[in-house]
Amino acid sequence: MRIAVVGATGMVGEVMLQVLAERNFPVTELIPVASEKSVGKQIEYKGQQYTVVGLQTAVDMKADIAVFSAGGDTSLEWAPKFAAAGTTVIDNSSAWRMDPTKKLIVPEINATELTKEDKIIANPNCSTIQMVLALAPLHKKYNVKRVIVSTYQSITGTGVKAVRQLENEYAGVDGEMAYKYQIHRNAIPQCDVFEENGYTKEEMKLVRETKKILSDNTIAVTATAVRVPIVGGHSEAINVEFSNDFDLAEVRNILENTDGVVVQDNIKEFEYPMPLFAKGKNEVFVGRLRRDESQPNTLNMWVVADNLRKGAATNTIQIAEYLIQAGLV
Ligand code: 11C
Repeated sequence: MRIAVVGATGMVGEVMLQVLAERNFPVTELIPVASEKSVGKQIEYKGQQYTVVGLQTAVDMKADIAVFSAGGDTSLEWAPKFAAAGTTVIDNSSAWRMDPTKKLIVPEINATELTKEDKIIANPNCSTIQMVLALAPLHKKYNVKRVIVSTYQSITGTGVKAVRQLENEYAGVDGEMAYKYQIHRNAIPQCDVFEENGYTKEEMKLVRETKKILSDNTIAVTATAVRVPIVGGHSEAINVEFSNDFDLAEVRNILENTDGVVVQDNIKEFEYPMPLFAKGKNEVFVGRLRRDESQPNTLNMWVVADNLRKGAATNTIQIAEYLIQAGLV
């Protein structure tokens, strides 16, 4: 496969390159792509140096697949140009996710929806991916009615500027701010911008994308997304009400047998998911499974994943792997 990595010098782009190498993705030609200011830079892949090229050069190279993590505006402008040149684009930004003509894919859940005609494929938001991976098998069995989710999101979701802000605040030095407020020793109840309804865009991604991925507009979702001074992954407290009653041991069993999910739930040994352990891993970790005793048919769980991996790079590369395996590229 000739693969272009658009946004190769960014945080997610770097992890994409790592994931491609780790999974021995069948790369015959790697095309690292970035904005004009990074053109000519060298990046390393499997011990070899590659020169970063610009977007138009990459379009003209007609790669088989382009994985994008370069922001919504770049995707809106350039994904159609790559697609017109015959390249299948898998886009990690929010640009195409809710476009009814584009598919929003978590491979373990809905990759089989993909066809050869899908030339721009959307990768969901990080906080949505980890939540739906845990919800999907439970939805099949018990039918999800309503989800209340509170997130504790890693600063790496904001990007390198936020990581620098936290490092500067640790060190007690002034520097550029990614957030309006100090993040060190703080929790900021705002991820992304506010929408008209008073929710943040991140909160509404959890609402809208969940319905689309699970192909069920009846699922009610309400979210509060909070930025915390953490690297390594996003954590989510998820309260889920089902139409049907469940058996807790069966819930555990279903999750233990779900591809991409690891159950870490042994309170006697103080075992539960944490970003400290999820960092650098491709799985979604689920724990603190317990019945909500305040109302029937309702489960509480705690779900953690590395937002740069399963929340972004890994999911994107898994989509690419599916395209190859299904003969769609
Ligand atoms: C965050 N979820 O952690 C975001 C980062 O829509 O792809 C990714 C933003 C997006 O703030």
